[in-house]
Amino acid sequence: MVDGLLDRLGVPASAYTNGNHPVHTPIDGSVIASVQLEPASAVGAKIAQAQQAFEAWRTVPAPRRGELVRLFGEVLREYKADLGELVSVEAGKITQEGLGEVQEMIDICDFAVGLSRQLYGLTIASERPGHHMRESWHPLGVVGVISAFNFPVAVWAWNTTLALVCGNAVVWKPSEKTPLTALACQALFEKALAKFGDAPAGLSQVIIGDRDAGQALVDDPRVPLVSATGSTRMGREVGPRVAARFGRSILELGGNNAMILAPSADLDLAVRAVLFSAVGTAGQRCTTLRRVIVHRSVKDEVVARVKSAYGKVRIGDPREGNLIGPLIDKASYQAMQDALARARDEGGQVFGGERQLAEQYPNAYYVAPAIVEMPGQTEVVRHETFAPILYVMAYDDFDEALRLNNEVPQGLSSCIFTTDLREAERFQSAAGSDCGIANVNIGTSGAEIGGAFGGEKETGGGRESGSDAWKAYMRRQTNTVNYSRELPLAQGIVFD
Ligand code: UN1
Repeated sequence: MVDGLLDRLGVPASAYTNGNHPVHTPIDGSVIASVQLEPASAVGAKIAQAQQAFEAWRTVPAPRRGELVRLFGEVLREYKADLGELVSVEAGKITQEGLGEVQEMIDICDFAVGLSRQLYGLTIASERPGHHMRESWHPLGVVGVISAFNFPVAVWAWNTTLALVCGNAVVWKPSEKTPLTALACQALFEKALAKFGDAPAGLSQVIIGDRDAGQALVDDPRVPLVSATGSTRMGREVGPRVAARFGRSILELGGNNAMILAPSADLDLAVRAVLFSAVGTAGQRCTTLRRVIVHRSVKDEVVARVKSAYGKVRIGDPREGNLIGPLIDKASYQAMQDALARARDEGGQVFGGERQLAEQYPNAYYVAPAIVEMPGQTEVVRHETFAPILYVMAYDDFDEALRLNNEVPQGLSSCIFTTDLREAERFQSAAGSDCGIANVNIGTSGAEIGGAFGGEKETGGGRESGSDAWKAYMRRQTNTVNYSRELPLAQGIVFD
């Protein structure tokens, strides 16, 4: 299923045959390749090489570093269809979303290229005569990237393109569930390196390994920044370990994203947004819509319309024009069924959620998306289940809706559908949504790369991608220069 694809993408057959770790496609559950997991002991050597590459790369002018990323963006444009298809095969995304993910990589390349000429610092007024102050942004070192199966290529690209223009080297530990797309990214990046000519060896490397390998990356003091995307459980381990050695981390963890659906909302738009946000990527985005907080006066209509849309949505092989592909694996299916059982126990009324196509694909896990009407925000609703389950709760007044939006442990994405300007503004105000993303008349998922991406509370607080997220990939230095013939002290201190 993947040999021709991997070959076109430049991955040598030796990298995905005869390994000790089978790679399954969620499309039918079959084994499509086997990769060799590297032991944790192999990680140190890669970091050492990356460290060496960093020491050369940090003095290359940033716009020249941007040229490497520009070339990478060109390579990605050329291989978009193949890489997108590989994402579909390995992560189960429908064709449109596989392509969209590669487009997200291309977009961040463009952003990073521009950024390579805009790593601006401030000039600061000195209180002393004949002095000037400024702030310089310097490369940081080796950046460790840990990514999840659900965005197997874009999240790496957000981190790596910024890290590279900022003058850093990268060591990447992808999910064990998606090693092939990682190998393909590495092969494509090498094409860009070849065109570029003189980049230091080992500038961006991938570790195909398990948890222990990830831990070796997390614990290595030569890695000043670890950017980790995945579950809150993973972040709870990574964050403190990195902090214990005074490293920095960018954590992008679980979400429990809500939509407030107000009585004035354009319901046609809202229902379409619910559909894409809740069932896109089979409910396996960190930005997936998991809760709808709907005004009681429109609740029945909304639920009826969403159910009708859910009933029509085509489920099946993600490469064949369906809208919902498979869940990543059996454990994920089991977690979904467990959550639905709990929801029933907690008073929920479940619609959908059953396994589909089990006869055709006994080893793959396709599901009908579920809508669950809940009597309130019970325990199961406060928990992120990485599957297409949408909890619906009614509200009567706007304060209550806002409270429900915020009363979960996670804080990634949120949105409101309303045509009432006051509600929209309150939702985005200091006393409104407590999430990193708060949209008006747009669903919770599918953010553009130009904004900073990430969220608060158990989402981990990190920001990746656009805006000034690049600053996390650099070290800040305050410079004061005396160009006078005196030595005045700050705070007017006299010390003769
Ligand atoms: C993720 O699920 O980890 O906003 C990232 C979105 C995508 C990124 C999701 N641009 O849905």
